[in-house]
Amino acid sequence: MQPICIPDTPVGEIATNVADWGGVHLKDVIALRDVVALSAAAVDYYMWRRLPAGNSSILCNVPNAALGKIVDINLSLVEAICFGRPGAVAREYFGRTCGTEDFIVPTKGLNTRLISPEPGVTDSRPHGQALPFHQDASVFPAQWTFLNAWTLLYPDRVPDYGTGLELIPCKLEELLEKQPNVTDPFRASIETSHARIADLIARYGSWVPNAVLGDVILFHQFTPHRSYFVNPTKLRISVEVRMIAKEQKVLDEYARNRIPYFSFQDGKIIGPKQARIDHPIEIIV
Ligand SMILES: O=C(O)CCC(=O)C(=O)O
Repeated sequence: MQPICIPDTPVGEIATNVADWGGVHLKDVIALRDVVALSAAAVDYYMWRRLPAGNSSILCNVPNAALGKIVDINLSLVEAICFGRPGAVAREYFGRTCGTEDFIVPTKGLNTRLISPEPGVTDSRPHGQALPFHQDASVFPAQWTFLNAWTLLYPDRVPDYGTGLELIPCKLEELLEKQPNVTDPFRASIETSHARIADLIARYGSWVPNAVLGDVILFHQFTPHRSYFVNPTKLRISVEVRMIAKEQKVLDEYARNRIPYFSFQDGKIIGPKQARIDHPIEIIV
């Protein structure tokens, strides 16, 4: 089963596919002129100016961007995802699973990844490692419900040229145990048990979407996934936009930790407006 959804697929059907298969491949979600502009900005920012990747960095506006500068936040990707089809599916999915259609996007959940084609090379910037099989739920508080909208920005297709994304399409509603004896502390904190992954793959297979610019892979917090690092030839730039169901426990946790987030009201985005380009990017509320 490969849940691929074209622009005509009804939102309710897509939300059902997310629940039944863990994730969907949404074709042609971001208008071509918008995604090409975003891609050009990402290439300029990360590859030409070599500014830092990682949490929230996609939000920095490109003109005059430099380390240490305060820039206006660029909301175009958040807008395209959250007011577009992924946002509509998220509202339907959260309405069914949490009783609220509202969601927030924490600035910390906006990861930009640059994965080099050379194994082990992380381009000396954060978020450069190919990731092992894991569930996003392992790095968020238990009981939160969220969807990850994974978006490609460079090259124009994966896995043909750059590192892809591999998912296990299955209905899974629990956090699996971690792999014991992993020495790399980063991997140890996320890596799912190899035995559990092997068992799931034997039952459901795995799925590497052929994603192109403008597509979004949308999956929930329990879906096992990893970077698909098989002979990539180009550095890959991608962004994860995490939409979290707006439940009181989520708002309380972010208020306690003073983590900024975007919320969405009457077609408008409410949230921070500026960021300082630094290591890591500092969002100015
Ligand atoms: O982009 C990748 O290769 C991995 C992304 C990932 O694991 C995630 O979005 O949680």
